Amino acid sequence: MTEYFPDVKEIKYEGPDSKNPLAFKHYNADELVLGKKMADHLRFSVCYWHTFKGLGADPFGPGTIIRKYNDFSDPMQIAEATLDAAFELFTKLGVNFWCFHDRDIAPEADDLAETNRRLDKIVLKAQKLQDDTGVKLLWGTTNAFSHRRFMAGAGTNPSPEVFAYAASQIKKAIEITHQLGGVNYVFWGGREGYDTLLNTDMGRELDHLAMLLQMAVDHKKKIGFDGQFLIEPKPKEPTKHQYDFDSGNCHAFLQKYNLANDFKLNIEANHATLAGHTFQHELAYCAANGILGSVDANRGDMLLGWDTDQFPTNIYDATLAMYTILQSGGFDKGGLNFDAKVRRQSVDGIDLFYAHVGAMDCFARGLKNAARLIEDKVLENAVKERYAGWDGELGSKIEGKKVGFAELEAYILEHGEPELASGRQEMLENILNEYI
Ligand code: XLS
Ligand code: CA
Ligand code: CA
Repeated sequence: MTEYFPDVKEIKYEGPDSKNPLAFKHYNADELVLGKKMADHLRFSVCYWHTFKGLGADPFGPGTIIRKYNDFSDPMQIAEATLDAAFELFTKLGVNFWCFHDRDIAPEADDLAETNRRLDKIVLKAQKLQDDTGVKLLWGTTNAFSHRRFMAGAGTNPSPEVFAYAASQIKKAIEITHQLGGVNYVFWGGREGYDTLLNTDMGRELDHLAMLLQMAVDHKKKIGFDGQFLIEPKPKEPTKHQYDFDSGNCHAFLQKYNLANDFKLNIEANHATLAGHTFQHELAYCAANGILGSVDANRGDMLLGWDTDQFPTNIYDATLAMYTILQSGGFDKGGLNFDAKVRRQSVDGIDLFYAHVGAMDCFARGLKNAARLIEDKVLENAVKERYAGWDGELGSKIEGKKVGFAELEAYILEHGEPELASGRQEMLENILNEYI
């Protein structure tokens, strides 16, 4: 079989003293952290779209990257060769999961029936490669945003015909995800938003989006797919305003339309920052509301205003993210999917490996730092102490709903001005730095 990345062998753990750029310094799959293997905590996944289909195109020019697996005239041959290259990379890296959009793995044909036949053919091959390598599908999803028919959205399109097309596509994508044993299925509302309110009936579009998701839930039950459904928030891009703006917004939407029991969220770092939040904020919101499903681990560039989807390298952010994830109980079905692409000038196959090795090591360090913070209970104790009043007499009465305005007023009239306590932010920031 053709080897697509011949200059890379299996990536091994060599420890923090290694100078080998193609070795892990921190990610040691079987090492136990808080009693669990690192691989099981982190559940790394490679994304198909950026890693294999992304060739460095940007708004100012076409792709710059040439890959051997694209060197065929027949698009199906390209699809098959790409899949071989993908599983070669997964196994050389030692990641246990992958993610795809339907249109990443098989090219769209002139009609839906033929498109689905193509998908079926590739899915059979993927199934075999999964069986041969043990690599599993973290999630599948639908690309209902690239084709021109979706220029005005999929579920929120003003045309019911386009809505029906999107529904047909999602139906098939859920089915193939089920066939491949996918652990999750993601809904990212590519063009579910608006460019101008002058032509938009927002209320009606939101109702339609909820109907599409309800149909997906019904179909999931019908075919017996027990994977987890995830919504991926993003505030803007490609539309000026995306309906799934952030986790708070998605949560409200799911509750309004009685979908909250059927969906959790897939939080992407770069989308959090585009929404004006930190990555940790979005994770913490989900954790506080029991809706943390999975994570797209990447980063943006704070000096650029768009979704740059870079590989994560910031250990501080990875530590806080892993801290929040561990505190919420860790991943059950979710994982860390590198929804990230190499830069346009990183034209060699080996760059894909440097990128993933660095990202995996970054999160491995984040995990180890977070585990130490948890073991030492430094932040936990500080938070506990800060809220200790709520375990006292007054706090318990309020939390126990035993008092109302009149009793609280009487309390203040009797006790006077509350005593203030320092938030100790600087001290805690210093402590945190000791763990990085
Ligand atoms: C795009 C999204 C997309 C989803 C899957 O910004 O991140 O890649 O993760 O459709
Ligand atoms: Ca994403
Ligand atoms: Ca993104």
